[in-house]
Amino acid sequence: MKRSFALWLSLGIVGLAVAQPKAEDVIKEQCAKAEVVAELWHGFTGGAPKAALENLIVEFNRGKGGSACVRPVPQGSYRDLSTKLKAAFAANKVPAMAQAFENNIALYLEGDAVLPISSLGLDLKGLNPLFVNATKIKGQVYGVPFNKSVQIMYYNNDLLKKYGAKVPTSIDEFVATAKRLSEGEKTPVYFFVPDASTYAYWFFTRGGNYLQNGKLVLNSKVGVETLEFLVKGVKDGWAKPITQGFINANFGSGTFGFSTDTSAGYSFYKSAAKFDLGTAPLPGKTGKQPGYALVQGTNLIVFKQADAKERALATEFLKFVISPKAQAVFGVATGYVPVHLGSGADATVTRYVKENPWFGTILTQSRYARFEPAIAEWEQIRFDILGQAIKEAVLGQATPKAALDKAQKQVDDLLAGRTR
Ligand code: FGO
Repeated sequence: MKRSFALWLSLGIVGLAVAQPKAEDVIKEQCAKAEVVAELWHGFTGGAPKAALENLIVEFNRGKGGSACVRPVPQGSYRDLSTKLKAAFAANKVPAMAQAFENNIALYLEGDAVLPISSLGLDLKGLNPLFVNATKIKGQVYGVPFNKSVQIMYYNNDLLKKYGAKVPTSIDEFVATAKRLSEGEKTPVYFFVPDASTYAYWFFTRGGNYLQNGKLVLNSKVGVETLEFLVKGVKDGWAKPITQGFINANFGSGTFGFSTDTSAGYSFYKSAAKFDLGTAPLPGKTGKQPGYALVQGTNLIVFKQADAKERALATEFLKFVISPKAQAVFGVATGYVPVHLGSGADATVTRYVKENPWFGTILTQSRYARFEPAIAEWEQIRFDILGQAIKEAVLGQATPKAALDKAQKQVDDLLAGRTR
């Protein structure tokens, strides 16, 4: 067992490009004659996360000796995945398992499609309670946290050195440093995607809360101030909105200094960076405590439509992927936070962290993290309403107040059933 774990580790970190097509082929072979096949629909589009998932599956399937297998089925992006699942419910062609955000679980439960984890007899003891609780609806746990990320601060250490700048720990320090470097470089150095994810970090760290007395509020005072802050960053020349693709795919479009982005982006950042890539906890309201990261990434859920054999196989698989060892291996290969509290003491992590401080950043940041609301409509809201408002304001098409007031009206209409 020990040796094979070391093998995935090397596959996951060193040989991604070579390992990827191979793992897919191995799985095809493993599933070729299997009596029981449990499909797992996922939203990983490539790189380390997809490769690390496939490596885990290869290892699990190997233990089944060809009689049963888990088959990963990529469905595009996370949003494509939920769209395809909705179509699958309608067509009655549902997989055994899928990745799901907390709000996706709430939505699928409206159709009574998801099995409570307790019905599988799976023991979640030892898992991070912050993650497990987030999948609870009316007291029942419906998801097994699998690939959970937190935002961290990425920075260009070469640029900081050039200006003799320290790594900022508070928002004030961050703004002062970003301004100074941007003035020196004559181009904005804080790269950000004007979307609900980036906004969440700034909003939560300023004390914002989307739910007020049970009501979803997008145009709160803190909300408007947060958006004004980002808009001012652009106007003042230190913040650069990235409107196409991931930040790591936009390094060449200017001088990258900082970003506040998902920890699961680490491997993508690392391979794209032509500079000394640094990581640190998010700047806090003061320098005494990191800011609050948005928790992203998904849980694994099991659908009611899975038959008894698929359910049993899915249960075994879930048990396998949440073990301290599997989570340690998956975490260091990808930048996801190990969901098992025991992973931190696992040799894979303790040895790795000594030489790779970026992973320590993620473990530290994971103690300062918040979730978005887990309501069924949230996916639509975060992309089509809130995300849209953020983009409009950042691109100067509306004032932050007007954009968020409009978003509030849209949310009120949606939640009251006046629009869909
Ligand atoms: C992504 C999305 C949601 C919801 C948040 C929701 C739906 C956000 C954000 C919108 O697993 P995470 O942390 O990171 C992803 C991981 C695997 O693909 O790697 C990241 N990645 C991939 C390629 C790359 O070049 N760079 C890179 O960083 C990728 O982001 O999830 C973060 C990004 C977004 O997808 O644009 O979670 N998100 N809440 N999506 N559908 N629903 O409720």
